[in-house]
Amino acid sequence: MIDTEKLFAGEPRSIARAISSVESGAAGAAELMKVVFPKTGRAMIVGITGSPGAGKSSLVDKLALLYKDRGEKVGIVCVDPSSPFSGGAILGDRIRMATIGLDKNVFIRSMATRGNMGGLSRATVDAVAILDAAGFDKVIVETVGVGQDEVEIVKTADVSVVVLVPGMGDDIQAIKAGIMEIGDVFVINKADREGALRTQKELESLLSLAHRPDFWDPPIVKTVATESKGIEDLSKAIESYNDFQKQGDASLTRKHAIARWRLLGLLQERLLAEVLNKNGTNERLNKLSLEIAKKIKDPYTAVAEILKSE
Ligand SMILES: Nc1nc2c(ncn2[C@@H]2O[C@H](COP(=O)(O)OP(=O)(O)OP(=O)(O)O)[C@@H](O)[C@H]2O)c(=O)[nH]1
Ligand SMILES: [Mg+2]
Repeated sequence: MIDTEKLFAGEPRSIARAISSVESGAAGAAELMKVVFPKTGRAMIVGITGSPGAGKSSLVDKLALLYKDRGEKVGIVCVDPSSPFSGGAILGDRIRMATIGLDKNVFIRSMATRGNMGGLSRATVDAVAILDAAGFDKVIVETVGVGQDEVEIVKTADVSVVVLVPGMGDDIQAIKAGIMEIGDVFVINKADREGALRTQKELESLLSLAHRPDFWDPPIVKTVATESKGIEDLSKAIESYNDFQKQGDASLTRKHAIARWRLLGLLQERLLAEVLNKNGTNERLNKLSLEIAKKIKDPYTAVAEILKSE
């Protein structure tokens, strides 16, 4: 059982336990989340995405430091554990400190991507909610901008930041469709490299073609994360979208869309788990898939059989 009193007081071990519980889909997780939900809505949630190696962790590191220096509590959820938090040594030290409970102001957690059938985005969004309920002022979520799950996760943030690097002209074209709708703030990191200006121009022209339903004009911030340059500007850009969103009904529209997506995701996860747990379906899965592989049976018949034998 998770001590929710300690959790809401921001006690690191209770937070860690709560996140593990939603991650593994433990029996009490749903009950826990029912208690957590009413306590959420206070934190500002910042999603950071971008291609591998763009400098997301370095940016999160510096941004978290800035927030911490302002006296705020910062929770960080990292969805790509294949690339461990490679940011600056300062927060690197905090990782250890947070886990042993010495620093209550920064909490860093990686989400396991493996063995989490369809539940990764749900678990991540739950982890963010737990940190929100635990009293963190800012919750930052880092995900690699590839894969549907990762993109969906970033969409659930209050402010979504897309990180680009100079000299990725072709990439911009390729990811254009995806990033256009996600980015509330764009960062050109590694601005110490050649081509930052050109990338900015390309991005500007792409953004000018986009039509956002809320008419927001996403700012472009240039940063050099490794030298802590532009971090203040980034924090201001994030703030400006957050303020903008609060003014109109964009916030509710967004929250409505997120809620719908979460509801469908939960339903999907629950229904699948229910079906798999019935009548030894989980065991039959192996036999049926082998039959499909050997072309003894087609997948549609197999699905129909599973649902019929329920
Ligand atoms: N020159 C330069 N290098 C940078 C900058 N920011 C980050 N780097 C370097 O880029 C590399 C990747 O940085 P990360 O912060 O790990 O990038 P990431 O996007 O989190 O990477 P993944 O999580 O693996 O996708 C590291 O070697 C950083 O030191 C920058 O502004 N300029
Ligand atoms: Mg990273």
